[in-house]
Amino acid sequence: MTPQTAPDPQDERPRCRDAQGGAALRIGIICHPTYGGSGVVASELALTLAARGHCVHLFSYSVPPRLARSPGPVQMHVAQGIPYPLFQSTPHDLAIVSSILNLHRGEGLDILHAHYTIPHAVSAYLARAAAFFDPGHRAPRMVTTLHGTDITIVGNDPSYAPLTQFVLQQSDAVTSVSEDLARRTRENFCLGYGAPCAIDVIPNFVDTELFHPRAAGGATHEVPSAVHVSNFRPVKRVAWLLRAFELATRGTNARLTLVGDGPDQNACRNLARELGLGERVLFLGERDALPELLAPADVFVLASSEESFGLSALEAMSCGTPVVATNVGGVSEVVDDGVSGLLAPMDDLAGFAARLKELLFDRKRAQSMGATARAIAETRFARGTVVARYEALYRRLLERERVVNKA
Ligand code: GMT
Repeated sequence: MTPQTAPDPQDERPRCRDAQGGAALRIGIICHPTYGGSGVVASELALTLAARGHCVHLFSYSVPPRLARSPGPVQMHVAQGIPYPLFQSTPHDLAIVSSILNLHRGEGLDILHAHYTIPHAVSAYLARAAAFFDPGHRAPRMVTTLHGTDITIVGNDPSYAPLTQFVLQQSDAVTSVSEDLARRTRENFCLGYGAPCAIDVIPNFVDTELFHPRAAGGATHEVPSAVHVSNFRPVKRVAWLLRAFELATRGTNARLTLVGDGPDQNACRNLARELGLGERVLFLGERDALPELLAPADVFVLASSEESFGLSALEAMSCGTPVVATNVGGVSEVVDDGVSGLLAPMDDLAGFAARLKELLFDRKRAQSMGATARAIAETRFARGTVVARYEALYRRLLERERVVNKA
């Protein structure tokens, strides 16, 4: 079967109208709905694009938390598929492909944007391939955004590496959230394969209105306090963080608040008890009230072994909270060492503890770094500027296609 060439879609554009004065785009975004940075970025991107007048559809197997708490006009498509005795787990990524095709057949999509390569770039690839056979609409352009472990851990595993490489090659555009992740992608998936490997680095962004510092005179903790947010996966090294915190704060009343949940949480609770941290460590579990938890803390801590960007660190910075983190992956592209926080080598427990102690017990210094961190969040990672870069990329892809079709 050969793909049919679809006519230029003069079909009516749905209600959306681009607030910036250009033609509104019909954009489909696919993401994980779990607590985690890639789902947050995808949801915030969808909401911002919709606020700029585009028709935005989000596809996932449940509603991502960041979308759920917003009234923004993004159309959510929950595709779960059906369980069946032959399936060990329900292939919801295939149900997502069907859901995209249903929408494309009805309204058409200009752009299909996959966040996190496995399985979403594969779903996008399948949907675009099927859309080539749709006589009613031109197939959407496919954009893949790399977030981190989709390249460094999952994508690198032999069970997914060939497929990851294939869908990267097949994407109309690939973006990465940091220079470091782009470099590692080139090293792992492009060099030696003779494959074209253009990767646009578009950093993550933060809603600086939502993530804002506490008001002047607003509540702060009486005792020195650190906060950490993650999904407690091994890569986040929360146990290592507990040991560093114990070293930095032995004999003091400093506190550590841990927000989030995941596979390592139980072991961390046991370790906190073993280390005698008692009530100085608080396990809060998953929370939506992140700005309220981040802003009053003296320091945000992150001890990951891999971190392509560190969105939670940026959210803390936006709340005026400086960061102490391990210097891995793209963290130094977010946190300027000695300016908006302090960075330590990944395996230097004593060095990490020393830096944490430095900021935790010097509130004036922490506040000054926090103010700089806020200014950086407002400029380098401003939502409007970053989202405009995605928008420009979409338009470039569509324009390129128009020129090719004319030639
Ligand atoms: O790649 C992951 O482990 C999951 C992903 C997520 O959904 O939380 O995290 C990655 O993407 C975030 C958003 O771009 C980045 O801020 C995180 O640094 C990155 N995580 C890792 O690289 C470990």
